[in-house]
Amino acid sequence: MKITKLVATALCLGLATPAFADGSHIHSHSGDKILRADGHAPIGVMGDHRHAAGEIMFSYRFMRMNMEGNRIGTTDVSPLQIATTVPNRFFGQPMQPPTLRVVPTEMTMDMHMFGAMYAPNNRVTLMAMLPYITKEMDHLTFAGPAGPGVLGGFRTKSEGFGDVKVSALIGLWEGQNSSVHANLGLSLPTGSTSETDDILTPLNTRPTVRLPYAMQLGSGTYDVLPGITFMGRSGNLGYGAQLTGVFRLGSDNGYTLGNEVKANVWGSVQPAPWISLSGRLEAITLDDISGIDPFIRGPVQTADPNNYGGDIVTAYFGVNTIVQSGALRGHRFAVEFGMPVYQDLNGPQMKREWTLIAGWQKAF
Ligand SMILES: [Cu+2]
Repeated sequence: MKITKLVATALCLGLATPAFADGSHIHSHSGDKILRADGHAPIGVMGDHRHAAGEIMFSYRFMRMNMEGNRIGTTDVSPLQIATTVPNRFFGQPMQPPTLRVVPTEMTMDMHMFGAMYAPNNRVTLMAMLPYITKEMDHLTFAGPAGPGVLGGFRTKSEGFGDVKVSALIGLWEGQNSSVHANLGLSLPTGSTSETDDILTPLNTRPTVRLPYAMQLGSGTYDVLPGITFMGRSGNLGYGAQLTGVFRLGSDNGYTLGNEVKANVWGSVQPAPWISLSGRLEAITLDDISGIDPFIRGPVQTADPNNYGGDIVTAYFGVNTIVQSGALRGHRFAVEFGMPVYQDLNGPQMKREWTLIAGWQKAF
């Protein structure tokens, strides 16, 4: 909560200073200026740039995150280890074995993110984002209450719109070739938290149940999204940093997802105005879930609210491009690929393997 206060203070200070009339560093996408690929951060960074007064921007991003295998803390664990040694928190309830017997082995999450930005003035840019999410999780089911026997595998799937995010990017400081803005956002609980699917139980039945937290599409809560973003440039080198948070308000279905703090730093080199190459490091610290949904239960790690959150550092490599002439002048196309370099997970929990982000942006 300290960070929330800090950002709120920064915001108040920022709002108390006069607006910047010239908007010298605010990216103008129109006119006959040279269009710079490094005018935007790597495509995986949200709310990185503001716009000049009156500009509108539309964007589309496709993101795929792939997870595979499991770990507890920083130690990898096999499905057999999980199914024979990790206690089931629901043991004692009807038909609940003493250890976990269903183990997730692989997960993919696809997100189609539609975005719009509008700058009512040079100081403030408004932004809205709507995600469409598809999640798939593969599992192994071990037979009966104990032992190494595998009964079979199954896949669960959930799909739909996620949480809508609205935010304001508020200029705090402008330098010759650098700027700082505050990100002040709110996530609305538009995504479903009651998705269901069929599972295979250790007793060889196939009931339809409410899917675990990881497979739900929304947080269920209003989430405050504070942040602060720095962007700078020196010749054809670009750099930036962003600190953002997700702070959940209230609870839904008896639980609240963990709060999150995320730090990003990146650098880029632009060999020609139409293309820039970037490297980025992202560090996330995420709390586990507090409370519990009484409809989410089973001998599987994802049904336990304690098996969420952790510390994850991911390294990304990216390419930004912007078309310089012709019918597509001003259209931006970008891609970024990331792999974790460190993950300490409250677990057993599935490990991240890789993330791919591709996007299109166009300002008018
Ligand atoms: Cu924009």
